[in-house]
Amino acid sequence: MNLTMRHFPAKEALIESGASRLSSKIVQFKAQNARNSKAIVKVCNAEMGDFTPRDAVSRYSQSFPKQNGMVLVLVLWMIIILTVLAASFTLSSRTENLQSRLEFETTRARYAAEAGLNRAVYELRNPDPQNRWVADGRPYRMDLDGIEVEIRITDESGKININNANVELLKGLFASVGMNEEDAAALMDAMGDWIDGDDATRPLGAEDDDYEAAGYPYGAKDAPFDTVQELQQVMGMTYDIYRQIEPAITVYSRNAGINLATAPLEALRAMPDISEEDARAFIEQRQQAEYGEPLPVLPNGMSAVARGGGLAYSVRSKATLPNGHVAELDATIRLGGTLQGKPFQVMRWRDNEHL
Ligand SMILES: [Ca+2]
Repeated sequence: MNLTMRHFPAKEALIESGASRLSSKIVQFKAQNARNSKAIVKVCNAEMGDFTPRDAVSRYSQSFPKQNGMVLVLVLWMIIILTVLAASFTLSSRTENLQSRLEFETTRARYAAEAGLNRAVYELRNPDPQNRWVADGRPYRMDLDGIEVEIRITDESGKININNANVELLKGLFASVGMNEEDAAALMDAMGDWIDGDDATRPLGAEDDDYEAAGYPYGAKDAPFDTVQELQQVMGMTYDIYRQIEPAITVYSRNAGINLATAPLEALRAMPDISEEDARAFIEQRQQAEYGEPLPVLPNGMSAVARGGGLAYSVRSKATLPNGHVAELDATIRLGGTLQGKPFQVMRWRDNEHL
């Protein structure tokens, strides 16, 4: 019985032995668990260095200190500055574009007007008198690649020659622009002194001494006018008067009177007993008269004999682009070939004088 009991331990002993082994396993498991935890930490440290969540918070605070919206203000200022720069570049580019466009349009209009002058010369030399353009100031029009060109030609023989015009015509000319008789008489005497070769002053005129006394840096020319602009240098002539009579005067006519077949309004109304209405009505009838038909008669009984025959002409050519851009030239020319092979000679040239 005892032997059997030795070979087969008691129940309590078995329980004690099992508990002991279990306790030992638990201790081993805890130890293993602790080693595993340390190993994981070592692996993490190896991959991330010593960086910990606390470090992350610390580094964020260092990188982005308390800025109170400064970044936003800086960004806004930069946006404003860049916007202003971009706007100024755009404006500058737009202005340059407009300038080049304007220059291009001006050049186009200018050369179209010049084409009008060449057309006028061609038409004045037309051998067919029925189709030849009439140099009495009537408008002729042509279309040049969409540009409308209006051409008016005036034979200089229809204008008042300031070198040899008769006194009545000059008086009427100055009166037609509102000049009183006394001023007109003084101006006519001064014109006479300007042209004549002597130094004897006319009653109301002006010779060298008078110009000097009045402070002019020059004296009387003592020679005929070479250009109509020269008239502005004569004592007593004002720019306002000159501008008004300028369409009526010339230095290229050989007559003391005017050719009624081509005379402009400003010259016709200078004639004695001819009002502005008379002159306008006469011009209208003159333009309606066909080639070969008799020309109209003025209220004073005077009438034109024949058209044409002139050598010097004033041509006014005005070009209008489809966009409304306008260029005009006003040239006085003499027909006849030049040494350079041109069919006419330019004696006076003005651009955009009347615009
Ligand atoms: Ca003189």
